[in-house]
Amino acid sequence: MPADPIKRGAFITVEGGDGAGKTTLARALAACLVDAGHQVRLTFEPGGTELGNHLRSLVLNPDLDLSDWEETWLFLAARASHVSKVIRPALQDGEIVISDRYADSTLAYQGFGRGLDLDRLRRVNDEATQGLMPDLTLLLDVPAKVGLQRTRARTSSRDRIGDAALAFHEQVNAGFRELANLSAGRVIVIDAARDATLVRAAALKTLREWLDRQLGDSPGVAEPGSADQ
Ligand code: T5A
Repeated sequence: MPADPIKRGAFITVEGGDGAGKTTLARALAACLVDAGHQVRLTFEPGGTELGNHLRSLVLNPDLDLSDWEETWLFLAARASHVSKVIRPALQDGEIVISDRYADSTLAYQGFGRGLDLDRLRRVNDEATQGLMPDLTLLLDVPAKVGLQRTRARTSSRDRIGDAALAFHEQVNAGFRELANLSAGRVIVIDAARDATLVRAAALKTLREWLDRQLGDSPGVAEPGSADQ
């Protein structure tokens, strides 16, 4: 079981650049875990609480002029609310929490992307999360151009960060890969340029192996759709 003494569940995050397929994968993983009998809390950032949802619409508003640190504090305020109101209570109830983005996104986007000081970002992240780090992070790696094509094919609506230049998104992706190298025990990189079915299969294999190690006799992870068979 995870080391944090107040925690009984497991905390999994799905990370990656814009359009990497995080939401698609997080939903699929949650469904497979539920089918296998786990209690699952699927959540996301920025958002997941009433305050987080308000802050999401502010921080992504393309008409709002924010400095890089103003942007950062909004993400952190949303995260603090998310941790204290959703993630910690669910973990204390023994649930498996799957969060679509979390603290690594701030290091990748505001650190590697915007160029803010990484050590300072780590400190403020730590304050916002009260030191809560994921037990497992699945990092979806896809070329920035492909990810942006996917999001832009889906919607024409603009957002402050998604609309940034390709070079920014490439720096973010390089940042995610560097973070994965620094936290190789926690972060597993998944090639997300493939068909969504293959991405899901690779992620499920990783998750099964990880759960076997962490939770021993837990119900594991069901094959997609097996509950209907
Ligand atoms: N942000 C966030 C920060 O700067 N700092 C922070 O601390 C945090 C928390 C909003 C923005 O905020 C920034 C990062 C973001 O710019 P978001 O809402 O998670 O965060 O934004 P996006 O990453 O842009 O979310 P998307 O929903 O657009 O992308 P996903 O979740 O990665 O992708 P998904 O699953 O929605 O898929 C996008 C499209 O691609 C298809 C899907 O069907 C969908 O149409 N798709 C695939 N197509 C082909 N092959 C695959 N393998 C596919 N997987 C999915």
